[in-house]
Amino acid sequence: MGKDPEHAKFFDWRMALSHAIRDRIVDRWVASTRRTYEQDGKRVYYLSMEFLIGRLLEDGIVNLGLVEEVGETLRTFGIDYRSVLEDEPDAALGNGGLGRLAACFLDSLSTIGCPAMGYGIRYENGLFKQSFVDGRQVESPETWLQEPHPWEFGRPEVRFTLGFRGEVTTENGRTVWKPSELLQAEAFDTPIVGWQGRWANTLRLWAGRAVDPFDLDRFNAGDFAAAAEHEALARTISRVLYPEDSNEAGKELRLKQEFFFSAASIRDILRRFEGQHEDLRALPKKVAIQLNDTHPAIAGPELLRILHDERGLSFEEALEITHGCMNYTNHTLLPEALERWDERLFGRLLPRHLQIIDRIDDAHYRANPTRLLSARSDGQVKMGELSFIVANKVNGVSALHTDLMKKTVFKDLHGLHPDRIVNETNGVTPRRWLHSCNPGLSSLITDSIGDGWIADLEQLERLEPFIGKDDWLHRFRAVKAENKVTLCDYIAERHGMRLNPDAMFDIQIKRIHEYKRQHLNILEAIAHWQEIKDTPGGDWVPRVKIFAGKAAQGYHFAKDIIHLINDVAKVVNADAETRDSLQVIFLPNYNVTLAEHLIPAADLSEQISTAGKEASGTGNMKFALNGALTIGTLDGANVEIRERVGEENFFLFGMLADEVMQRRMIHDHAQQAIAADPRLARALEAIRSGTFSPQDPGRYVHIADNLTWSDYFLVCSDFSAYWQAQREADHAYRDPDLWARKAALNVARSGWFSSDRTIRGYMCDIWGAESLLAP
Ligand code: 26V
Repeated sequence: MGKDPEHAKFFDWRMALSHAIRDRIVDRWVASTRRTYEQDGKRVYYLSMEFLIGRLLEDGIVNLGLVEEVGETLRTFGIDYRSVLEDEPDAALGNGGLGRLAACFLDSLSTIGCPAMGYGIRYENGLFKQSFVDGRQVESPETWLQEPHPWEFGRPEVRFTLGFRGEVTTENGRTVWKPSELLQAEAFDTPIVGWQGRWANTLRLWAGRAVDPFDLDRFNAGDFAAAAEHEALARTISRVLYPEDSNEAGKELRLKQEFFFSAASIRDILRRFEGQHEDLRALPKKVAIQLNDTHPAIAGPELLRILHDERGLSFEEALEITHGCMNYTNHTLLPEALERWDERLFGRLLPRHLQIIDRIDDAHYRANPTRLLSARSDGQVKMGELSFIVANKVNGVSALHTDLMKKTVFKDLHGLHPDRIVNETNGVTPRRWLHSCNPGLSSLITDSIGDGWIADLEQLERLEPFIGKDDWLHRFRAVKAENKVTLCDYIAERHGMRLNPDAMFDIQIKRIHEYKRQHLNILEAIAHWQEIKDTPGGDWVPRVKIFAGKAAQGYHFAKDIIHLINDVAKVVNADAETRDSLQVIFLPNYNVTLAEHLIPAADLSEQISTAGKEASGTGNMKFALNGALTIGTLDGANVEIRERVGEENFFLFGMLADEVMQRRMIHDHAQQAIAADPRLARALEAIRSGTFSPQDPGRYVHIADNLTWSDYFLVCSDFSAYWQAQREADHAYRDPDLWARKAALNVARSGWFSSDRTIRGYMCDIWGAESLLAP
């Protein structure tokens, strides 16, 4: 860093250490790339608008097996290893589950040795920072790239010129698109090293650049701002990550971002292929492209356009090749989250692609004349339908979700293509989500069964015989207790609140959304608080309720839920009568790093979405793997978690997906539920009457009204069952050995939820790709 050690700050130590680690990663990276070219096997390309990576330094150190050495080296300089790690900002290039899944997949692809590349956007501003002012969410820009980012390698030589708008003409019998607005995509590469450094793949992120960055004539004429205008405009394309929005995103810039990174990636893939192969018809043998949701769906028409318009293949041949390469993962059934573009906007920006989509629809209809199911209809381009029609395989992310896809959004298309939809239940990387974030539990496991579990998580099964042994169970309990104390210190230091480490740590961390029902959780907390106050000196199981999560900027109801939780926390935490039995805290700025601090300390994992709405969930898996019991509905992967950990080790409640649909038919479902449960009625009344907002008593009337008169997500209808399940959890927690056994069984039986297993499923069922590592 060009500094004497005595003048070095944590930042300098971190950079020095990062460069030392990165040097060692680069060797593996170059070797893996060389192997990939030599073997010339099938390559996997994972196209995703989001990669929620978090920090990378610890990942590198852990994967290279250098934890001890690094710790010792820093100690000789009098520097604390953890503090250096804590200096690194999160790479928050994603909103939530979808982006984090992509990051876990990159880790697993490298651990397995599958030749793969992630493609995305190098956002200068990742997901906004969240803070609270008087309990309200306030957003500010995230500026992770303001300091040097040691993990990326700029590739200024890898640039593609892309265009928008313009005209479609015919020249010598071929269709030619002449875009009128040009810009360039420049590559930035990050090596992703797998477990033990045996393999490293690349994450390639695109940044927007101007074709002619600087206008000297205008500068010399004195118009300095205008001279750099092109560059500024081109850079806006990779400036911000769109926060998932509650209202329809008819935003031109978003569509431009989607085309920008999809088209650059397709060009890069073709350039690589054509450098090694002659015959484009071999593309599906060498290339598998995975569309992470519909955001990169335009990659299909773009590949088709290049093959047909630019390389001169027939439309049918180009379509067949494209179909052979593309696959699509669906991550949500929420109708408001399914991407649709106004065809006028679409046609203005991408006139040739609109024509190609029509031809795809024609070809699909000709091949399947029984039904007209098209990507373009009602004045809209439907990205879900487009992705389905173009893709070779379409997958859901949990057994229940895949089943619902077949019965609901893709019912008709599934009828035409019954073999297309497959299930690949999500998973999480055990390196980050157990080994690194929970060193105490990791050591206990390794002491017990060796360290083979880190890359073969189902070996955790071998813990089961230990769970019957008292001394082992005591060690297991001690690890959780220590993790809780560590979290208490962390929270005390940063947020000035002392939590009771002996209480049950009950945690709900995820994006704030009505379907995820944080309001169900806080309503139950209110009812519980009221009950504690009714019975002074009662024998309660102490609870700490922890919330964290961001609400989309425009999603006012979700922001009001945050405000409500903060207001409830204020009243409850100040109440001397209940303080020892109940504490509530909403931690600001939830991100990957905060999750790594929270999950190892959890006793109870809140997975309480309205059944049928959460496609999978992955936080649910992280909690179970770290020895928390789940309180949850039969939704997403909760179903499979419960099946595996055992129903007696899972607090199930609530309606099933089909009961939810039935219940909604009852017009006064909420009022009936309120009338039947006095606790619910009283908790709602407290919200309505301003108990938690005495200076502004009307503040939450609309929440109470919404729950009483509409309650689309059936908070009221599930309340009683939720309350009951919470009391069962209390009851179990009174017996520490019983609880610890249940928690340990959750750990031992969660091995299947490794993203290594998920990736092996994709390789086998979808991609036909093979590992280049010796087993
Ligand atoms: C949700 C919403 C909700 C409001 C309207 C706008 C909007 C836009 C996007 C989304 C969610 C995007 C997709 C997503 O992140 N899905 C999550 O994917 C995870 C990985 O498969 C899965 O575990 C979560 O259940 C699923 O919500």
